[in-house]
Amino acid sequence: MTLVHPPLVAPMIEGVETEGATVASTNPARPGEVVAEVRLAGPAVLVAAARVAKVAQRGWADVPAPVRGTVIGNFGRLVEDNAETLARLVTREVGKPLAEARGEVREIIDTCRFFLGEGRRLYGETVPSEMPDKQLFTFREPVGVMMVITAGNFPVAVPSWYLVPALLCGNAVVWKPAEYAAACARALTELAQHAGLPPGVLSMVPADGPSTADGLAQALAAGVVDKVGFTGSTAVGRQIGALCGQHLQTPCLELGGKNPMVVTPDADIDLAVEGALFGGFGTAGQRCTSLGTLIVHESVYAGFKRRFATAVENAPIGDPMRAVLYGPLLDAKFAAAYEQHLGLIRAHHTVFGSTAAGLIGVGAPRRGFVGDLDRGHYYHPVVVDGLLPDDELFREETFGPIVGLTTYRTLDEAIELANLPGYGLSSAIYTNDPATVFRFRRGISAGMVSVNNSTSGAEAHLPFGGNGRSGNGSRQSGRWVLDQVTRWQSVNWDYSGRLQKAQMDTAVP
Ligand code: UN1
Repeated sequence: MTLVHPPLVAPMIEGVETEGATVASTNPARPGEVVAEVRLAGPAVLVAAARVAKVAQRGWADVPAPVRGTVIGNFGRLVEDNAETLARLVTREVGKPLAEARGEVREIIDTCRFFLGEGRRLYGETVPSEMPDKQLFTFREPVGVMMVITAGNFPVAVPSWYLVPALLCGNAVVWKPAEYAAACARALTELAQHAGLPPGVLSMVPADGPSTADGLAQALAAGVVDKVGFTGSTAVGRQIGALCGQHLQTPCLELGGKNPMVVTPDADIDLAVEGALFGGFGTAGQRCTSLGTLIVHESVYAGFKRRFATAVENAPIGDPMRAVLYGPLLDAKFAAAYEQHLGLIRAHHTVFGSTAAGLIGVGAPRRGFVGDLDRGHYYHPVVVDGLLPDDELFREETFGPIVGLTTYRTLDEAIELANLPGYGLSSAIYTNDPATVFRFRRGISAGMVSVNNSTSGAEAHLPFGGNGRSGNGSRQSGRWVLDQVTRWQSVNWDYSGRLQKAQMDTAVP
């Protein structure tokens, strides 16, 4: 099949017609350009989608796992056939550079390839019994209906981390994408549905925040959602966690980060500068794994700062269809929130990296801007020096092109500073000393640690997730995500012909 891009994106639910108000999803590089009109669903539509999913899931779970794996393989091939169209749509709708958008599409294909094989594994275990003529087993069972709520900074790859393993394991999915990335969501859903999913197994329902909260609450109360997967802000994650908790559910929460990078005295400084540039400013700093604060040893601080300033000043910024470090912010809402974070810069901070902090084109120009401004949400790269642990900028995620800089004396002090904001998603250390690596790894609260590499850009088959304000300890990706999308069932099978009582008839001395 070939992807077509319709002007209207409406909820895609088998047998459910929807009507209602639409909002425009626009190109953040040219806000006047509408990528799609998006019909937003109310709470009742979300509940209807979950009810449809509940029925469809039973049949899908009966399909043998290797056959479900074949469908996932088809999905990956369809994405591959349409990779360039999908990547261009990602760039157009959310403004990330085309090279990154291509990488994002690659990540879906890799995820499909990984889970295609999992259809032939999905192992349970045989476990010895403490009694004779008795055998114990474990089976992985699908959770049921999963409601997946995702952000727009990774409009197709991050959703695929939920969709692919959930579907492979026999779940049905209701996916609520970000409104401003709904055209991407529609394209991905169409490819998945064409891969051979039975009707109703995957629905895509754009909705705003209040309708989503209301719809989710109703669906949980009605017993038609069994698991929630959410990638987004810590604040919304807390609300979802509380809501799920009332129904004794544990959601999979992938939240924000204030990701630290430590640069030690023996580090390769050029490598560290390169990693900091990509980590801090790649995707305009709008990854949950983006670099928040650089913690640089005082002995190498001056040299690092000089080279980092030069790299940031010369970084190409502009039209995301061209070869740039970053393009515009995701949409007007994100731009407004980021401007508030710029307001956290205090008198005791020094700012470098650009001639101004704020919107490019308003006030100071950006030397070497690539392409036309076109009123796009383009922001200067900002480095804020002299951060103090009490500064809000030190503690809060900013989700934009701003990086903090501070110094340390001992490794213990660096680890303490790195852990201070209370997030715990990604982290990085640049060093050539193995003992420093292991001490850092043990001391850091982050779920992910990079050594001589950036905080962002995790590979798609390693556990992905965070602790503290970054999530509830759930992990996605690779085989570890199976614990999110399945539940263990244990079976004890007695073929002795009598009632053997565990603990009471046990012969273990
Ligand atoms: C996110 O920003 O929600 O590790 C995910 C990375 C990407 C995923 C980021 N592969 O930076």
